[in-house]
Amino acid sequence: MADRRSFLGLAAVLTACTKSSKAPSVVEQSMAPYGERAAAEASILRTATERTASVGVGSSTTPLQELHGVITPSALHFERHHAGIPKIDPAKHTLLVHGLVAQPMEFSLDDLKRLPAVTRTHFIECSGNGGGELRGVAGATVEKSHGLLSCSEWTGVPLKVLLEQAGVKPEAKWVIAEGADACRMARSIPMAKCMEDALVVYGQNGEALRPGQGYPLRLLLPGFEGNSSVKWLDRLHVTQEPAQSNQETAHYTDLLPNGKARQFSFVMDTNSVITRPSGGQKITGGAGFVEISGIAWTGNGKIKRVEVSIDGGKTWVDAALEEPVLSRSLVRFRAPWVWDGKDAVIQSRATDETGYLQPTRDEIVEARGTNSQYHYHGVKQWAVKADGSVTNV
Ligand SMILES: Nc1nc2c(c(=O)[nH]1)N[C@H]1C(S)=C(S)[C@@H](COP(=O)(O)O)O[C@H]1N2
Ligand SMILES: [Mo]
Repeated sequence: MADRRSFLGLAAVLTACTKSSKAPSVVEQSMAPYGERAAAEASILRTATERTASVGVGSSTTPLQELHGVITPSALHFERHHAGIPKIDPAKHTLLVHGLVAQPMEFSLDDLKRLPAVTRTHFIECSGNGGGELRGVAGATVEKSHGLLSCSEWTGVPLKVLLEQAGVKPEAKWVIAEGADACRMARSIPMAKCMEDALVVYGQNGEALRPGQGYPLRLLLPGFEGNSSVKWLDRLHVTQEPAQSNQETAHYTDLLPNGKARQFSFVMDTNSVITRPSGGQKITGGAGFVEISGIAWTGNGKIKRVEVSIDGGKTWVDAALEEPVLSRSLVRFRAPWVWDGKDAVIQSRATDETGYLQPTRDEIVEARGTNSQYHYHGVKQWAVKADGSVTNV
């Protein structure tokens, strides 16, 4: 009886719908076997940066200002390639684990998929992200200032499981991870990270990795600089020392004002940016309620607090953090704002669970100078004008 009533109710609604003046002019939609987004959203795209002097070398940025929540759609994940995207047959691809192990092992994709898997949400950020801000060129949009940053739900096997299966020897201190791209990019990873939370992943946002993200297999080092998450992973060489040769490029270095260099500065610093309202956007409809929303992240673990200022950093209020706050993941923050319709300068600053507060650009320049273009994470500000336009300052 109840079923019949609700069925009749639904039928009435459907009839009303088709009669309503809001009924769509085209009811029939083609059912694409692999979905497409709404035509009106098709202009939201990655932007290729102009570092393409040699073929295959370059990057593209994520349009963070257009995204909701914390997950980057796979098609919009930023890309950074040193030697293009290799074409790999997953049926032939294997991962070799050798060196200081009791038993060298070679895993096929099928072998890896038999092992206990985990699914985790983590950001990847290139250590060059924000380099322009440090050099004093304020990015006009969030994509320009922070777009070498994306966040996905990754699925794969903890690296620890593979190393334990191969039987890592006690003297082993490093793992040199190498990819199957033309430059065979390699990075040296400390054993502690390999055993803590490193993943060998084949899944991204519910489906296989995208070719640009390392299909069919990549290393994923949560919170470490992006270059250490080696794509198209096919070799893990367990060693006592980090790699020295050019081929097995060990790490990036950050040159300090005193001429010394910071090496193995793996962990991405605590950072945040307002994505709405942000540079290039316009507040329409005049003064009144506007939610300030953005993203925060840290390689140190969890974000504990995000504060927002609407007066150029003179006073701060706490933003709400969207739950769940995950470790080494983007976190969405939101703060209500009743805009008085006058010029304003809006900013955000994050604090992580270790108590570290995101510094201003001046504080970073003071501490690290401007020689290194890596690991910039200063407070970013946007100017809101009385006409609702939002620009960089
Ligand atoms: N094999 C290989 N792995 C690689 C790279 C590469 O060129 N080759 N680029 C690295 C750099 S510098 C970054 S920032 C990240 C970018 O990952 P994404 O392209 O999936 O965003 O991959 C890293 N892993
Ligand atoms: Mo990078």
